[in-house]
Amino acid sequence: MKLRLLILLTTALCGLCTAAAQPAPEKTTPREGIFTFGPGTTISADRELAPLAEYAAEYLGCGVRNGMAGEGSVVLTLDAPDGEPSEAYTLDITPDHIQIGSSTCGGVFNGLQQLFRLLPPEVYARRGIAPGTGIACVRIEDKPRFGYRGMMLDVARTWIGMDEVKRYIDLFSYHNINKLHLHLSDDEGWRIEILSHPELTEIGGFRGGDSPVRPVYGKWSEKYGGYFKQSEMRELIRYAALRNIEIIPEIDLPGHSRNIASVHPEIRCNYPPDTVSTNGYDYRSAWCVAREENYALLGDILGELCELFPSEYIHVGGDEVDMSQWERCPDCRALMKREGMTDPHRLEDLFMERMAAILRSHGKRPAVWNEAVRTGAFARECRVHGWESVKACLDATAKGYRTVVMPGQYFYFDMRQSPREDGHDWAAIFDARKVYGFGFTEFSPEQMRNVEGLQGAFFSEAYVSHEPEKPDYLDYMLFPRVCALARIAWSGNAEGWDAYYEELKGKHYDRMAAMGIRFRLFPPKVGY
Ligand code: TNX
Repeated sequence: MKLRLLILLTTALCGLCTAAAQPAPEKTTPREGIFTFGPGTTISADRELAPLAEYAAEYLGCGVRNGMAGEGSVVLTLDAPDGEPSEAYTLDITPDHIQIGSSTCGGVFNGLQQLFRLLPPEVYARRGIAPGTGIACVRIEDKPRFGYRGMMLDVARTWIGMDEVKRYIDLFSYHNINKLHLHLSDDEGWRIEILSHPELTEIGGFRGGDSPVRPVYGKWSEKYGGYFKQSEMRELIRYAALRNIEIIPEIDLPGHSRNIASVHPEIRCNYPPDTVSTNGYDYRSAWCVAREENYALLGDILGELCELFPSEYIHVGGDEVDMSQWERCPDCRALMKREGMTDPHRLEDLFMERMAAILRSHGKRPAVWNEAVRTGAFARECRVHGWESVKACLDATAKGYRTVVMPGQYFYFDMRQSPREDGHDWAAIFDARKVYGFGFTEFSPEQMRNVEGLQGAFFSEAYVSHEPEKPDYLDYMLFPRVCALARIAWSGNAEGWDAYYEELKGKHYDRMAAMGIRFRLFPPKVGY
């Protein structure tokens, strides 16, 4: 009995610190009393929320009562929207009930995550909540700062399959990340099955060994790789959607195409191969803009992606294209002349406009890297991912493009975290503190209106070399930088680093341990 009281008191106390580390709720009103989990605790939900009730049951260890919401002690409801349906939610904890309501399934999911944060970290171990665990009563009203809170994984360079991607979907969703941008093609690999062109994955999904795809990075004497079948991708899309994450696919065009050019060499410009790779990239591997047949192949590829992915946006790349290969190509030069162009960048506009037209014909919009809007001529309907610098994001928002802010200097988690650690350093060397500190200081109110949100990225060409020896590397590079990103994308950073850091190491380290993350401990001395 005494033990039970002690458990009650400590857990109740733990529930009191509601501003707990990750996405912090906007408004918290404490109430009298304690809700106690017991053997009779059940979950009930509106019919549309039945899959979420099953999800919650696995974490809380409670039974699900099929039928009307209100019959259980944890109640999930879909409320009539007050205006536009949104991800906002309310979480009401009284001595008898826990009620989570939102106008969308995603909002209810966000409310569940906030409930998890009020519980002991063991909730993430999915073994159920110990009977007798109590949480302090409270009413929370909450909504996100940004509608786009993304992470990008590069599965093209370093292949990670279904189980690992699902694991990251879980880990990101605990942090209220709601977009997963999958970099599905690059020089080193093609990772999504295209039914009308099976060679793209059968050959392009592998490198090393007897594969015609020669690795740029990695010492692969043996065949290495893999890809998502469309049926598997459908399963991933469903898995992510339940967790309020939309998958946005990327096929990187027209550059970064060494892989597909190994399978279909005819897509390149027709001139002798006289340029060599610089910087580890084979820049000569872009699609030829002037070769009309290329657009038929691209139509097949993008058409299948539009069918497969429910997302409104399909990312078609647009970064790091070597214009000099187009300048050397007689057909591209003739095309420029015909179009009255002097600047080869306009050829990229022309190419990307063709991509936009294909997507439009399927009712979709293009997402692109910031270079694609350099001239400002590209379709306003696109979404720009500003990666090169803060300035690139400022430019895109000033030109009126809807922009996802992800400058490498703050949000590329393939960058090393201190000078002696592993990783790239081309953008910066930084840890979670810098991520947390990102402010939109240089953005005008008008530019802010064009900011859709924030995104972190992990590019994996440097990881591929030592992936087998370092199974923890990806976790280590991502966490806690993802936590800091998620925090500022959901709630902002008004409380300041010191307060946030206290929360992080005070409770969130325990949560991450229970989640099974091999995260990087923040150095005791901050800054270097
Ligand atoms: C730049 S981000 C790239 C990637 C690299 C990354 C390494 C982008 C659009 N292009 O191809 O993998 O840097 O940090």
